[in-house]
Amino acid sequence: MSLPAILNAFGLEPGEYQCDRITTGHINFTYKLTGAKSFILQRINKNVFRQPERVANNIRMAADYLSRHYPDYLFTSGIAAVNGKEMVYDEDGFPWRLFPYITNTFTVDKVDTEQEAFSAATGFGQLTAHLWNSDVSRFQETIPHFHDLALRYDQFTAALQNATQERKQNAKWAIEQCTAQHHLVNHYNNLIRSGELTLHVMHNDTKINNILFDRTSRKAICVIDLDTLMPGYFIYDLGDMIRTFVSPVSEEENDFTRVLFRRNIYEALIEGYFTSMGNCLTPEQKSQAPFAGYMMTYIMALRFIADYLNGDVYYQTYYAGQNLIRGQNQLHLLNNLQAALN
Ligand code: GN1
Ligand code: MG
Repeated sequence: MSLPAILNAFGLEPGEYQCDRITTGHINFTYKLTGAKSFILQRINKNVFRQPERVANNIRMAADYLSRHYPDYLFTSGIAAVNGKEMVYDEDGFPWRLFPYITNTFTVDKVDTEQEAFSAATGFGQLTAHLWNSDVSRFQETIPHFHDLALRYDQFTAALQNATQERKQNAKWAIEQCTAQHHLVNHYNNLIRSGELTLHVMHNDTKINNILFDRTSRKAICVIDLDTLMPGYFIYDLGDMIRTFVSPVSEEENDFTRVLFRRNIYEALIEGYFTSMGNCLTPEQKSQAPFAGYMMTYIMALRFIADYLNGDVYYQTYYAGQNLIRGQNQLHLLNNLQAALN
C-alpha cells in the first residue's frame, strides 16, 4: 500500500498534505502531514512490536482513564480510520496509525536550561502520577521484559558469542566496560526481588525528545511516543530522563569529551519529577534516583553495543558504526554519572 493509499484509508486527501519524514526515532517510520490541519502518521515496526494491538489498546485505556479523571489533561491518542479501526495494515503487514499534530509546539534533542529540565520532568511525571491508581493489570507489555537489565545483559553476552572478530575488536573498550559494570545487574536483581518497587503504568521511553514544548510558554505540555506505555517501575522513567537530560550532547555525539554530567540540570530534573510524582513515592524509593540513572544509561549501552555486535539489526542507523558510537557515548555518560553521584 502506498502512502497515498494509507492517507485515503484514514479519510485524508493525499493532494492536500505535504508529507515529511521525521528521523529522530530509531524504531518506527514517522511522517508529519502538513495541511489545513496537520497530523503525525506512523508506521509501527512490527518486528519490534510483535503485537501492535497491545500498543493501541494500552493507549486507548489510558486515554479513557485520563479523560474520566483528568478531563483537562492533554493526551493524544490515535484517530480512527474510515473503517473505524485505529490501525490500518499495509500489504506487508505493517500497521499504520494517525495522531493529531499539536500546533505551536517543538521538541528538543538536548536540554539547554534548568527550566527545560524541570518542566519536562514535571510533564513526564504528571502522566504517570495521573495513571498511578489506574488498574495496571489491564495493561499489557508491548515488548516483553523491555527494561529487564538481567535479560539485556544476557542478550549482550549472546551477541558477543556470535559477533565477527572485526566487530569485537572495534568494540573492545566498550565490551570491557559493559562487562565491568555487571554489578549493576546484581543491584537491579536485588532491588526487584526485594519488592520495594511496585508496577504501575509508566511511559518507559522518557527521552527528552519525547515531550512537546509550547512555543509561547516554553513549557512541556504533552508527552508523545506512547508505544511503550505499559507496566513498569518508576526508575525506568526517571532513569531515562537522567540519561537524556544531564549531558549537554545527545547519545549521537561522537566527541566523547563533550559527554558530561551537569549537576544543575540533574537537580532541576529531580525537583521537577518529584513535584508531580513525589506523593506516589516513598523516601526509600526516591533514594534510588542515582541508580535509576545508572541502570538506564547502562541498559542503553548494552543494547546499542549488542546491536552493533549483531550487525545492526534493531536500531535504524545512518552510517557504519553508529551503534558503536552510541554505546560508547552511553558508557562515557555512565562513568560520569557514577563519578558525580556515587
Ligand atoms: C528507541 O522509539 P525511540 O527511537 O524513541 C528505543 C528506546 C531507546 C531509544 C534510544 C522500542 O526509542 O528504548 O531508549 O531508542 N525504543 C524501543 O534512543 O526499542
Ligand atoms: Mg519509542
